[in-house]
Amino acid sequence: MELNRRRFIKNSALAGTGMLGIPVLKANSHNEPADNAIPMAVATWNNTAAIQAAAGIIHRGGSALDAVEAGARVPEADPGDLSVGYGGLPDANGIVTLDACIMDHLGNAGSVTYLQHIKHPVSVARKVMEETPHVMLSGAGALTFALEQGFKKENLLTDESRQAWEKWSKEKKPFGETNFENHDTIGILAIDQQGNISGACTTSGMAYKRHGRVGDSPIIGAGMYVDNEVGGACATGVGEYVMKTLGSFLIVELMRQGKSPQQACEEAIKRIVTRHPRRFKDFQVGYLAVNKQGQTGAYGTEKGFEYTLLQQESNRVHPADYYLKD
Ligand code: SD4
Repeated sequence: MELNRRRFIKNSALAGTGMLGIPVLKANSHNEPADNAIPMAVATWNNTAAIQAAAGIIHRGGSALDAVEAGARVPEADPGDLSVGYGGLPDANGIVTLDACIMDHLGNAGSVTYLQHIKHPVSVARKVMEETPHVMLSGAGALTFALEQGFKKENLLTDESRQAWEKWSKEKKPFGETNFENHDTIGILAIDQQGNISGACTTSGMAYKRHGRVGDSPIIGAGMYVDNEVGGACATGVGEYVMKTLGSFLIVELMRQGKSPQQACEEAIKRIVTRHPRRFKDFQVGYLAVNKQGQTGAYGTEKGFEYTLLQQESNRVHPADYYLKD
């Protein structure tokens, strides 16, 4: 680890003098990076602005925990992101309910589920972690706690999201477990200059979900998990399948057993596929992982999953490999 840190410091100095050649990612199919790849940050989907916010913190020597929170707050505040925070698509009853979690390198974790009216659930999750003896607060209790902590009550349903919901209501589409309209949940993992890892995940959940439904994103070990000895993982897509296999925890444990992040993501997707051989073609689940060396892996059930990776000076979106080919 110290070696990686020294390499980072050396590379930072080179970058400062314009001598560092970028990008540094190797062009193999799994994007296995160079071994001097920390600090780093990686997020599900096209989240370059979020990763930029995280990068600003870790490159200044800040903590991975601050970085993942700052990163997650970017789409939470963005009304154009229909899957997260403010502007997130509502549930079947037209109500925006948010799920989020956060976990640090010491194994501390916080989470909120079914939270309404608060734009930054990831920050409430962090307060749960730091200010209470609990891990998870839900619904009205989570809202009361957020208000006590000084968060502002806001209307999170934008005109755009309300109109989309009205259209959906008129079409009277049945409740579906699958929903391809709504796949931008951010899971974000970062390793700081000290080599410590943290992760966060935040979402408005599946669009038009049944009122009261909670997905995988706030469940520690399902939507996100980090272990400072091993690495971290996060998930996006239809949370029910992630929860039933505790995907992020599974990936971290597979890495602990020696699998690369890519191999671990692939095995976790195969676990879902083999359990649901007739159904997996109808939904997307995407996993993203990083080990403590800063090597990343990503894999989806089907085409379309992508992730944003910052290593050294490069902040880029990469397509993930996937299971369902033809
Ligand atoms: C959920 N996993 O609530 C979330 C949805 C998601 O990108 O990831 N959308 O099931």
